[in-house]
Amino acid sequence: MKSRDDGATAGPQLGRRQFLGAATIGAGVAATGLSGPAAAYEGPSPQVDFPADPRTFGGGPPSTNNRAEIDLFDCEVEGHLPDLDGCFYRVGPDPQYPKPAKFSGDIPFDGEGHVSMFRIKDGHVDYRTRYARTQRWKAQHAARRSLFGMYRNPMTDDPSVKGLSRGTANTQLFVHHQKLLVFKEDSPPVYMDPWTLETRDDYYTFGGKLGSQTHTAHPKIDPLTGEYVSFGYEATGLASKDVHVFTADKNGNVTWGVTVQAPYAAMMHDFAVTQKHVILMVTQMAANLPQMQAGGVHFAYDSTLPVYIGVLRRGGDGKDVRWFKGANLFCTHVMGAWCDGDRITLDMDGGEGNQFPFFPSVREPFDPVKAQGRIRRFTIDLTRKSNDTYQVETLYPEVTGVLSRQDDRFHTLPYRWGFLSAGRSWAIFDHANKTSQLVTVPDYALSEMTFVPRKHDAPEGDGYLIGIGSSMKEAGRSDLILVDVKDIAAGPVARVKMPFKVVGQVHGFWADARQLPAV
Ligand code: V55
Ligand code: FE
Repeated sequence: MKSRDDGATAGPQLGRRQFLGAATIGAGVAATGLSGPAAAYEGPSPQVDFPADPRTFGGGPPSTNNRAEIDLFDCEVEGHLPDLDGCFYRVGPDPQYPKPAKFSGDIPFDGEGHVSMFRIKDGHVDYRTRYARTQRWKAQHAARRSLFGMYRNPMTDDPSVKGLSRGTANTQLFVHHQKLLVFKEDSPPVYMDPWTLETRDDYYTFGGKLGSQTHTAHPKIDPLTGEYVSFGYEATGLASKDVHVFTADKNGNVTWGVTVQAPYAAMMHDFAVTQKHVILMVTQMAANLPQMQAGGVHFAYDSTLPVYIGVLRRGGDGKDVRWFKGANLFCTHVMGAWCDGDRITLDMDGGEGNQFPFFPSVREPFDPVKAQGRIRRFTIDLTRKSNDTYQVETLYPEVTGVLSRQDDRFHTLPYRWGFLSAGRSWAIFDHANKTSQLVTVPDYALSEMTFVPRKHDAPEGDGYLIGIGSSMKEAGRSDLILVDVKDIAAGPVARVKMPFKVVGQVHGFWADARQLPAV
């Protein structure tokens, strides 16, 4: 599948109702250069049928829909904005079109990726948002309707989009080799201009060198070399067990790639890297072909499947991969990982059961208590050749939460500071003293936090937590909140008071201006 240039504005200049007539849908698709037969129009009415219940709008939870792309120059700042020069990027699903009623059971992970950016410099904050112009977004824009069915199930798509990338670019974004790469784990990255948020490549393959049909939402950057370490699961097709692991140098040139086989095809949302190893995790959220054939979503949770942690050497041929079993925990995000020789420590957040209630469970029903995430410290000893088990202990059992993070400059290395989204609060962990602190902002619910170093070369953990707070007294109106990690008692050092509820996010990323292209 090759890249396509942006045909987003290429539709015929007709009135909305005329354009939506059966005869013109095919013409609209053709005008974007999309291949495939023109589908017969099968919508209920030529006007967009906006559902009364917002939860059926592409499977998102109520009131996450935003859709408007925004530029707001000089946002209102309260307090004292620290002397930062960079961009805080965020991305999350924001369904572009309502789905037909037969897909109303789709899940929130399936909305089109809407990217937002807070440009912070010299005490000023400018805000910009753009949808990623994915192949999917462009096809739907031209047709003025939803064309893709259930989450990661190509069997439910409109025939007109066969062969297009299904990627929504809705999960995480990264700046590397001066590109803003936006991810959905079922497809290659989408490359956006980090300043304008224009989509430059809707199917970015590292110069044709990406050895996988998929790419994780959670690549890592080796802080010592600037290398990009990444992987894709279901790398050779729908429900395949192949996992492709690769590295690219700081200029984006692919330097290594191997394909290994997972014990079974399942969600492998995040991964970890040490100075010597790549660490993979197979969860019990298994790819389920019969469920897809029946028109359902891609995964189903099966608690009877074993969790596996896979370890392979960085730079090796992949034949050394070893799969370890142990206590079955459902983990989603990596806080940190490092090695001491061939002894590995891996910190993740995870629960005792499924953490995603919207995926079907093939055994027992969803259990919200078992879903609660805690910090799990896995240890794996590769020196014991006969040993195929990992050990795990729960750190800070009193703190529950999701979306763990660290000071990203310390991934692959022994680290001290960890962060967790804990209910409406942010938790800060000091692994050296084994203490935790909670950041709360009265009347606000805080979404995922990102760590921003005070200066690019500040010591680990010396800086700010940045993230969106939703005002519970003002119907979810948003503030961008900055808290000094070294003085959380002082409360937020600055708040950017947004005049509306900003688009939602799954994850955010901070890029220092020195990582961005010169303007
Ligand atoms: C996650 C999110 C996804 C997805 C798979 O947070 C896993 C985990 C927003 O989409 O497709
Ligand atoms: Fe994630």
